[in-house]
Amino acid sequence: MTGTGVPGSSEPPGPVLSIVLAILNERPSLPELFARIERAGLPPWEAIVVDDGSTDGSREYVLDRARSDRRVRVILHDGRQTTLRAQCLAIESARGRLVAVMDSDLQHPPELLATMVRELDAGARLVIASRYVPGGTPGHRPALRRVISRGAEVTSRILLAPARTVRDPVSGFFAFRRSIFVPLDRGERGYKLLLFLLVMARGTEVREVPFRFEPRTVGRSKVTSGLAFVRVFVTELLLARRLASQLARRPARPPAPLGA
Ligand SMILES: Nc1nc2c(ncn2[C@@H]2O[C@H](COP(=O)(O)OP(=O)(O)OP(=O)(O)O)[C@@H](O)[C@H]2O)c(=O)[nH]1
Ligand SMILES: [Mg+2]
Repeated sequence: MTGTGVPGSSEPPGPVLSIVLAILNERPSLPELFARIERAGLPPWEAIVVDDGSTDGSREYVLDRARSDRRVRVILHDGRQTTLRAQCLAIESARGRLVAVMDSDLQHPPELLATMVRELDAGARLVIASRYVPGGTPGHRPALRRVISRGAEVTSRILLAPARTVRDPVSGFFAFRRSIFVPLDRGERGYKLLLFLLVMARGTEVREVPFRFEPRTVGRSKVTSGLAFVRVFVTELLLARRLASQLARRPARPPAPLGA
């Protein structure tokens, strides 16, 4: 596996993998998160952190980390812009040919990134860490969270055809080749970027790998529930549908070479 360093120069190779980390008040998780990424056996990587005004020391921690580790870059934003917007901002500045999106609260095991990279190198355009393929599990969730999660899955399948093709269309942990990414409008908000990636990956190989969704043991949940969640979620599903019809009008993409 090679990076993107300039041949003949002393510049270190550029990253192969860009890891996108949306952060909102996750200070207790961050040292372990970075330590586990470091040990995960990954090709050259960069981490792009988007902090939306954390007040628990997360912001200071990642800025400090970025000062001592050039692989870490931080995008600062004041005020919650939703994970969809935060993650898109990071992806727009990603330099790796592969991109992984994961939560920063240790519910997504960084060790799985190596498997996801292997699947992408073996031909997949999009790899989903899935709670619902054999070997995966959603772990223990309170009844209300189970209902919300189930409702989101079912609604996605009803409203969005590509969501019917996979077992876990609303996972927050996935990786893809950057070449399939289509920038979204700056104003779009939501929680489930994977729905858009499923649309962007249309007609290409999408794989799921099992993972155990760990219970949150530190920090506090940011999950928005109730009507506010439903409104944003349904709106983003409709945006994903609109993207699907826009892309359907574009000429089919020739299959990209494996390195792309
Ligand atoms: N930058 C940014 N990060 C966010 C925002 N909302 C949540 N996050 C982060 O995104 C990841 C997932 O957050 P959520 O999907 O809201 O869920 P959660 O807080 O992990 O909730 P639990 O599953 O109950 O732990 C976590 O790393 C959060 O810190 C946001 O508006 N902006
Ligand atoms: Mg979480």
